[in-house]
Amino acid sequence: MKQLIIYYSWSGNTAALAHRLQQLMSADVFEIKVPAGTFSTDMYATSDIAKQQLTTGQLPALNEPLPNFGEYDEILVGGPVWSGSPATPVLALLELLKHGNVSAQLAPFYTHAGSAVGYEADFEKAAGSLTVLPGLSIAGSGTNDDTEIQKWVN
Ligand code: FMN
Repeated sequence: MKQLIIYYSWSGNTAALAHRLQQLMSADVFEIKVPAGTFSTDMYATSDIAKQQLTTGQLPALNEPLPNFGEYDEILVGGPVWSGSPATPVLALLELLKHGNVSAQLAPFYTHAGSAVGYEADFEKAAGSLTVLPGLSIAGSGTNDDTEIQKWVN
């Protein structure tokens, strides 16, 4: 089974989780980036920009080139929780996957600061008819205990 770990990380927590996942499986890894200036370096300003993107339906552009998603059987999609939901670059990625030549199952992994209850429902909704597997939710940059992560990978 060919697997891709693809993630967006604004402040590094999801990136750290993606790299821990990579150590536990043999998967390609890709970091999603958005054009410079898309967000702010300030969390609150970034939150406002993201809300504006959602209101207008103008999700952020993702830097190219992106992987050839059609090659994969499973795509692990990582990102931070923003206002209880997937960060807008993750939503932009799901739009591409949904309309691309993708047959892979999706598995969300995400990091948050304490509240992430609606994340997976919103992720599934954004994924349309693609199959979404149960996700992995980690607070902050995680702990040194990898039990939960290992259980999810297996
Ligand atoms: N954490 C939560 O638990 N709930 C939230 O609703 C939430 N909204 C956020 C909105 C923005 C714009 C940002 C920047 C952070 C928010 N956070 C929230 C915190 C992040 O989800 C958390 O710090 C996450 O681990 C950051 O991942 P990253 O370092 O990969 O960007």
